[in-house]
Amino acid sequence: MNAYGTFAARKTALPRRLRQSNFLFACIVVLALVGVVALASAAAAADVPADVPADLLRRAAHVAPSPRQLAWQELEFNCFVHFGINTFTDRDWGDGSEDPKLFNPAELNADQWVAACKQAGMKMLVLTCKHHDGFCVWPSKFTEHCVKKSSWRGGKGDLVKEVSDACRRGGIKFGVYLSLWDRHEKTYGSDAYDDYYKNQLRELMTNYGEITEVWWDGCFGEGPNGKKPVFDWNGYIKVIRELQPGALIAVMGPDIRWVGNESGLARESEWSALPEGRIGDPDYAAYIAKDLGNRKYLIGAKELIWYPAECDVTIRPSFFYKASEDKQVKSLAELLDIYYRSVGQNAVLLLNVPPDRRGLFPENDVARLRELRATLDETFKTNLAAGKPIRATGAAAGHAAEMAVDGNGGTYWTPADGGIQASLEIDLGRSVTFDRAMLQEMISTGQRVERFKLEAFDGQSWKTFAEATTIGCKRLMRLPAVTASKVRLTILDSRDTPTIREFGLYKSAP
Ligand code: FUL
Repeated sequence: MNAYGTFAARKTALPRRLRQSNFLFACIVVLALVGVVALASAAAAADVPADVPADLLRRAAHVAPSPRQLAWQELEFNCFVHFGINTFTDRDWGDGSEDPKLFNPAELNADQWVAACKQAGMKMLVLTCKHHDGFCVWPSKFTEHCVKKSSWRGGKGDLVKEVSDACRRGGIKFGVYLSLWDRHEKTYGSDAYDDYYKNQLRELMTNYGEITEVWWDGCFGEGPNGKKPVFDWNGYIKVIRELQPGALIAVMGPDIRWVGNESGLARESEWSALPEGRIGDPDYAAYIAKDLGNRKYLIGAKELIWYPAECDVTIRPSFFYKASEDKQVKSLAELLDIYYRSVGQNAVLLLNVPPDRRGLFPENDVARLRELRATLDETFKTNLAAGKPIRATGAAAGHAAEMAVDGNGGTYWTPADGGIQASLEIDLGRSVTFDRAMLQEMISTGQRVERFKLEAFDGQSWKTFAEATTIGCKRLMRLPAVTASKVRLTILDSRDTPTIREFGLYKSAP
């Protein structure tokens, strides 16, 4: 990788998520695969250890996130906002021929969006500044297919400004989605489009304060000339790195990996340290593969990179608002399942909430987000293991066992060097019932744990009540109720000495 964090292999255009010249074919493939992927990821089996050279395993264990990746991972739960001309045409993909006048969210209030995000515990809002229809929700100097020609705010409005300002006022981060595919722009599909796209990127990277994430969708069709689009990825990355060095570039970019489905589900074994180059070309199949980082997948890897997963999913069937879907907001149970299988499986959740034609988050959706937050807060309010007497099979100097239950994300327990199959034993003091477990690795040192188990002592004997593979930034486990006076965590396989940041036991909200 060079100074910009671009991929050497991408000097030529390498659309990473979907490389189809024919967009109809792309749609069919996407629909078919989204279903298959959901099944495949659910069925992903535990790693079968393979012979991996020790030095490669050790290298994999020490790949660490960049500071911006680390900060992003801590956000955990963010809001995607699809809003644009499609909101006024009832479509999910516009073709660029829409009349800009249709865009008129008369009651638009970005503070209402931000308040709903905050109430839900979301830490960033990523706005569709331009979707595939090419309509820009800011007054771009480079096109007339934008809010300048709309009826909204007499053609003087700037939605990117209103939303980014509201995010800053509310203390949450702001990100932008700028579709590569542009079905309105005449230059799309030719080299001139690179300049057009860079100009728009410059507008977004310059005029709206700090940008935390740039979301590069991997969905694009051929240009009007019938040719496959060839994008100057590295040129685009350069613009972003120069103007917003703290921004992370997602999906088709090098900082954040698309998890491989739009159901909001991470893999059972979700690794953040991956072989460079293996994912990216020919891309789509690689993204959806059930195994992206287990031992056998590492074999033959040259460079290893930190490429953490993000799960995007929408709260309704469509990404853009449709009144006909007002009764199809995902249930609390569905959202909880998504949360546990994304945030709880080493990924960041990007949940789409589409504002309606008024320009407001619909009441049903806001109410559901409130329920979700209340349930999570109630479940995770008391860590039954916090501050309890704890002992370990060993601890390195300065990394005592107590640090795993001290509620301090800046400390961690680690056994003495080389201690892979290490255990922590927590004395709960009395018989306690719990049905959720939470584990975190100190990912600033890398992701290492490959398999662990949890055992309970019922006064007579130890019984295993859970076993799983990776931990990463966070592993949340839903369990049948367990009653125990002592609990033991044993790391069974790890790529190097494990570093355990926090461990928790909880009783779910009734
Ligand atoms: C897809 C797009 O085609 C959808 O419309 C949506 O923006 C989703 C997040 O990505 O590929």
